[in-house]
Amino acid sequence: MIEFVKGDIASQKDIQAVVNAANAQLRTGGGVAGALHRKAGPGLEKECRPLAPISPGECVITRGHGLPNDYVIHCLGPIYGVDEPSDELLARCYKKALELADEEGISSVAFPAISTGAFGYPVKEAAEIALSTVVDMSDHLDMKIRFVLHSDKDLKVHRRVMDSLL
Ligand code: AR6
Repeated sequence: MIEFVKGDIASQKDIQAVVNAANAQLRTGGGVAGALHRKAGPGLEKECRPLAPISPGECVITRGHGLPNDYVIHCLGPIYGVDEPSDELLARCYKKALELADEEGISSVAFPAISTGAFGYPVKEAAEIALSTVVDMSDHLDMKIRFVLHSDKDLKVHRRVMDSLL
């Protein structure tokens, strides 16, 4: 099951694990990382410290601390035009995040549009990679998967890309 909503990744109360569009040091930052760390509180950065640094395409899992979610899966997306091959690295984020969630027996995961903010990945290209990766894997997973988009425009792009894959 894959669904799309417009909203804030830090306010997904009915979801067991939220995905962070992290930085390599797993520190707070702007965008998604800022929103999640602010709500989680300092315990999240403390738990992250020994797990850092991570490389593009890599993910690690922590507890949710002050977030309404049991877990945070921190993924480092590629910086567009810098970390290559960016399409493979972005696909790897989604694949690894779902593999980690599956290993932990997690039943619901919410993703932001990784790399499409500060890291500059064009939204439509990123959505095509994200959704084709998730659709391929979802056949083998018993998991609810939600994409949380920050604008009406990004929501529309994701829904359109999803329709083109079905
Ligand atoms: N909820 C859902 N989506 C959001 C939110 C939110 N609260 N805030 C922003 N977005 P970004 P990246 C959207 O920059 O490109 C950080 O500073 C945003 O509109 O969070 O992977 C880290 O520290 C965009 O579409 O992640 C890293 O250094 C998407 O989420 C770096 O930025 C991703 O934007 C990571 O850059």
